[in-house]
Amino acid sequence: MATGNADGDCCEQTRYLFPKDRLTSLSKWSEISAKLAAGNLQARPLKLDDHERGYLELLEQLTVVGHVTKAQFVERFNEMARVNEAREHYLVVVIEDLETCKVVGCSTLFLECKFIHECAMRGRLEDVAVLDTHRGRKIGQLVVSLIVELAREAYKCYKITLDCKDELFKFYSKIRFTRACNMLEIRF
Ligand code: 16G
Repeated sequence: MATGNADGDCCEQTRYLFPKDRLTSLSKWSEISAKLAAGNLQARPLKLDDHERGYLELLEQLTVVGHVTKAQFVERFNEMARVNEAREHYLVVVIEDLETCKVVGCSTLFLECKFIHECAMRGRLEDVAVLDTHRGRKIGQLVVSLIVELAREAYKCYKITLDCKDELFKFYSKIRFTRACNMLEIRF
């Protein structure tokens, strides 16, 4: 089983989407978690009860989420957890405000298995959001740094990519992202 148990979180104990030690064993964990702790914040994998802790409302600050019931949330979480049991692919990291027990920041590392580059892994940085009430506290920078380190150190990705609006380029360039190729899409 790739998921782990919550330890020491301020609310009820639930299952993590991926093992928490993927985060805590990173070389930069102490440095990043200390910066978060100074603001009474904690980074951890997504849990089932984050539905009640404002995870979807947080994603609403990024794009349209629509109405997602608890049952739908549980079904999607379990689907991702099952994939992770075979091989970790969905690493949703959240930042919890320990005072309010609400999720105030998040980002996802999605891992893609390739044949190229000697069967390498490619990381995709997805769904970065910081609650408007908590902006200006470097939460975005810290959660993205964790994702980058997960991709680099824990999963040995040969690169990590993201797509974003032009106005966010400055933010990501501070975390070493450079412009590479264009992102194209077909909307269905
Ligand atoms: C941004 C996000 C992407 C998300 C998309 C949603 C980052 C780095 N990028 O591009 O992950 O899926 O917005 O926008 O967070 P959409 O609803 O227009 O697809």
